Amino acid sequence: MKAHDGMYIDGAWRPAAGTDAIAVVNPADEQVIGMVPAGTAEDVNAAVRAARAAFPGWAATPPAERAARLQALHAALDARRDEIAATVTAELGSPVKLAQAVHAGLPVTVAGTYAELAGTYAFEEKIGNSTVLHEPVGVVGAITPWNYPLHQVVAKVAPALAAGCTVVLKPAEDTPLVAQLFAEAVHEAGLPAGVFNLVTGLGPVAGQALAGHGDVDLVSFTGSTAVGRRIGAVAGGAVKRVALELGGKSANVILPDADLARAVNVGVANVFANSGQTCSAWTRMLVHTDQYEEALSLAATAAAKYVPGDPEDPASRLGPVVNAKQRDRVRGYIERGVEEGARLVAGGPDAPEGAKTGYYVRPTVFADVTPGMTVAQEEIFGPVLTILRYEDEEDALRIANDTVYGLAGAVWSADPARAEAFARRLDTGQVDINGGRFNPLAPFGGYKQSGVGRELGVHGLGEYLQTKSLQF
Ligand code: TXE
Repeated sequence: MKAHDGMYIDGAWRPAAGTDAIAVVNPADEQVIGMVPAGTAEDVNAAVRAARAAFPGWAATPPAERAARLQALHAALDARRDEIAATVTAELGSPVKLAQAVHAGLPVTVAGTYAELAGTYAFEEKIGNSTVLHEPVGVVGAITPWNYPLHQVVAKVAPALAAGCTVVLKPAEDTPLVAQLFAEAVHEAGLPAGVFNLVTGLGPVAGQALAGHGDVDLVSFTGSTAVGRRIGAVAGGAVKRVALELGGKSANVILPDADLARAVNVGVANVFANSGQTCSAWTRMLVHTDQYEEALSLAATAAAKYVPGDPEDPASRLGPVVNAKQRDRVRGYIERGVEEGARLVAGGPDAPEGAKTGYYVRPTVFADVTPGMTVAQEEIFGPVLTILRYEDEEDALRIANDTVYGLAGAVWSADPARAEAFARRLDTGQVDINGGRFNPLAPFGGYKQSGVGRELGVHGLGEYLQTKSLQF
């Protein structure tokens, strides 16, 4: 895999301040596929300086011109779809089909929406005798995770640039190569030097330096709740803006009149996609007690189609998880589920048959899960589905909302009005009704401990703006 040995700062690839490097590992075969520099506070300082210097010019650039640059960025990403997909397959272990459709396709789509919004958004409006200006917040520090490595980057950088902010990105250490590809696309798109900067490195070193930097005006973070909490505290102490997209434990509520087979099949696919490494995954399936056994058998049949396999093989639907730590963590949760009395109807904590190398986990389905169990409360971030039973709709609602998280969810019913009424009572930022359809303009983000702020569409753009009113 192609890897740059420098940082993209102030419009060019520049040598890192230190000599430490990070090995990027293919999780399917545990081979090193590239080395990237491990950034230090010195690299972060240089990147923030460049972003600060570029800010006044970019903020003052007319929205139509910013839109044109974003249009060029969209085109540059679109032209790299194959390379993006191959890179994500190699560094994340995503099956090739998913890599093409989602890991490459989604960020291209989202970049396109912001190219458009940059040109059409009302950065100025009249309210009575006032003119209200929506101005860019300033220098943005973006810290992203590895699970949807390019999407997470684009979902922060594109709206920030559309708003007129400048950015320093610290991508996840597991998946820095696709972030480097993104920097190449920025360069080709002709964005002014310093508007976008990339510092690769470890979370506690480069990430922490960026999150705590005194000259960063807004930190946008997606990742674990533990790190998000810390970043929120630091940002709050410095009275700086912060957006946090954290974990989830979303419910998939199948009401008794729903098409059970469809709801279960889509639900299983939703949890096993990307090896379960999706913050919005519907990891708790809620089924009426009378349909419980039927749902288990449907889920076990659906799960059997997810045979862990080489992500390069187009027939593979389930790749490995991202790294050894994550594999051990997920297997630990499966063991915990068994200890706490949940019943395995598919999978288990042991290694999949024949998998000698690679960070593979067996696709796992738990029955007899009760709401208080660890596997029903904590984010596992692996291919693990829990199936819970409910007695009636009120019981289903209580179980669905009985979590510290509130990121996403699903409701199924033959009566869309009934499903909608239920969805309105869920304490969560997004709900798919009867499977839903992805909308790249709909806001995405969490209630409760799933986070602060929204991504995508105008709501995502709004995170990077501050308002000023002029009274006449
Ligand atoms: O996350 P981290 P990890 C959840 C999921 C997963 C768990 C652990 O449950 O099992 O988190 O994953 C940077 N200051 N999610 O350990 O460490 C880090 O370099 C500043 C949910 O990989 O939070 C990376 O860029 N930055 C999630 C980013 O934070 C720091 C996606 C995320 O890594 C830092 C990923 C620090 N002190 C994991 N420490 C989602 N919401 O989608 C780390 N980082």
